Parts: sequence; C-alpha cells; structure tokens
Amino acid sequence: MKAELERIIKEALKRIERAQTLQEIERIRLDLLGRKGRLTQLLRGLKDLPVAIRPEVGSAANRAKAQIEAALKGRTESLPPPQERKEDLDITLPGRKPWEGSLHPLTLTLQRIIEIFYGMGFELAEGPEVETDYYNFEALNMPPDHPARDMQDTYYLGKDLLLRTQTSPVQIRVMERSKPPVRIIAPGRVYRHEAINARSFTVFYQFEGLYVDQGVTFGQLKGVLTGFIEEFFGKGIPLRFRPSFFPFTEPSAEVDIRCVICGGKGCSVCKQRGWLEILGAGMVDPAVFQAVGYDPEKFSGYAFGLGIDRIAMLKWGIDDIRLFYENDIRFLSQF
Ligand code: 2U9
Repeated sequence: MKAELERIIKEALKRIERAQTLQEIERIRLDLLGRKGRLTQLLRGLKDLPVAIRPEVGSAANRAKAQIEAALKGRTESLPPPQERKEDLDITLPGRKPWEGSLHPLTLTLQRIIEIFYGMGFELAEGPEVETDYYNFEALNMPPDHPARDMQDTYYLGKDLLLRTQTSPVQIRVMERSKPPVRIIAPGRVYRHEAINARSFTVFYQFEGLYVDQGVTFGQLKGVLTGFIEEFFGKGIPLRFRPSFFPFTEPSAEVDIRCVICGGKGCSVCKQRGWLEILGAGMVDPAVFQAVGYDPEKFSGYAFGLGIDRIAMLKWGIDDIRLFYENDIRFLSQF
C-alpha cells in the first residue's frame, strides 16, 4: 500500500506540473480526490488493514493528500486566469436590457400637476402629516362644535394630535409666516377613516392651491382652474361650476368636467350623469384670514382642492383606487 501511495504522489505531481489550464487541474483533482478518486478510495480501504500498520499507513496517506492539495493549489495560482476564447463571444446576439424601474402613477400625476401650476406662477409648499387640531380644523373656520367636523372621520393620535384630513393646514402655516401675495400649491398625503372600497381608501393624495393678494377675484379662480383642466385632460373639455359649501371658503363651488370616459353620453364611471365632479373651490373665508392675521378688508384670495388619486384614475381609466397602494408589480410596470 505504501508503494501504491508513492506511485500516486509521483504521478500526480508530474501531471499537476504539466497541466496548462484550470480545467486540467480540476480533472486531476477529481481523479485523485473526488468521490471516486484514487486517493479517496485508498483512504477508504484503510479500515481493512491490520490494526498494527493502520496508523502508519493512515498518516502517510493523509500526508500524501495534503501534498497533492498543496501542489494543486500552487499550480492553480501560477496559471494565468482563464481567457474568453474568441469564438465564445457571439457579438451578433441581441444585448440584454437592464431592468429599469418606473415612476408610480401617482408620482407621475403629481409631477404633471406641479409642472402645470409652476407654469402659472405657483410655488410648492409642504407641511407635516401629523397635525394639531388647531391647524387641521380650528384655523380653517371649524371650531370644536362645528358640524363640518362630523363630515370627516379623523384618525386621532392623542387629544390634540391627528393625521391631517386635508392639506389645508400647510397653507395656514405658510400664511402665518409670510405676507401676501401668497401663491402656492400644497400637494400631499391625507388620511380619513373611511370604509375601504374601489372608490375610497383611508389614505389618499390631495393637492390644494391658494392665491392671496389685493383684489383677487372668483373670475381669476375660474381662469386658473379652466387652464389647469385643459392642460391636464386636453383642450376644449367643458366644465361647469355648481354652488356648494365649505367652512373655509365663501362663496364655494364644486367643479364638474364632461365625463372623460364616455364624452357625456353616460357610463358607469359618471353614473349616467355625463359629468364628473373633480374639484372643490371658493374664495377664502374672512374667518380664515383673521386666524392667520391677514386683514380681510384689504386682502382676498381663492383656494381649491382636488384628489390626485381621482384624476389619475380618470386619466388612465383605473377603476380601483386600492391598486395605487398594493404595489403589485404587474400594475406598476404599466406606467
Ligand atoms: C385655506 C383656505 C381654503 C381648499 C379647498 C376644497 C374646496 C375641496 C376636496 C376636493 C376633493 C378635497 O380631495 S378632496 O376630497 N377639496 O373641495 N378644498 S376649497 O380650501 C382652502 C384651503 C386652505 C387656508
């Protein structure tokens, strides 16, 4: 057995020395040390040797194994790294396109809205999603006993802290720290404790606009909103202003556009009415100006609000708001 070991080592070292490629080295390793390799088999046979010579032959075999492994390692390191042969590279094959993400449809919608209002001279304003009762309600002409508070189911985080139900507190904060003229849009996430279904979710995106200066009129409001609708949905879309009520604006209006899905014939999206309600707007209530220290006799202003999810759904014909929040890649990769 010892002679056999000597032979294996001698042969192995010679083969290793002659090897020119990593593949050859690997072949030699398998021939000797693989599961069915010569040395492996020999080591396996040790148990059948007489006990008297087993330790001696065993340690000689282990030394042989170590010697071969060291030689394999040494030769591997001295070989040049494998090079691609010319014929391995087929330059006529089409390239592999790297995976690319895309922007969320709500982000795309928001970017477009911001772009349009930038063009009309509005600046971007942002504020906290966790608000105090004062900024979310009180400063907006909704004192604690105001019935309008019943209309919004609010997530309270404490006695005085809540998740904002609209982005209006942002405009209050901006007016508190700056003098007119103020011309801002305030987009962002808002929260309402509503039953979840295809049309409503507990979280959604809104954007509001505010313009305050001397002599601001309802006519200017109509002009800006008409300009926005035409830019966003396309020229010539009919719109109509209906009288409405909001605690923070007086007079107030709701704005409808001719249904962009059916063109006014009547469909399930517009509930056969031919019109879609998409905006709320009005002239800022004097009580709101008083809360931020503006003189209502000197300044006037308009404000408006709109659901970003809602117009994104109309623009792309999406029939379930929950799709925006589920992050299903089959939905998101379409944008
Ligand atoms: C200040 C004063 C007035 C913002 C306004 C609306 C009308 C409105 C809704 C549209 C759909 C919310 O997303 S929605 O559910 N908004 O109808 N919002 S006027 O008025 C303001 C805002 C800030 C200081």
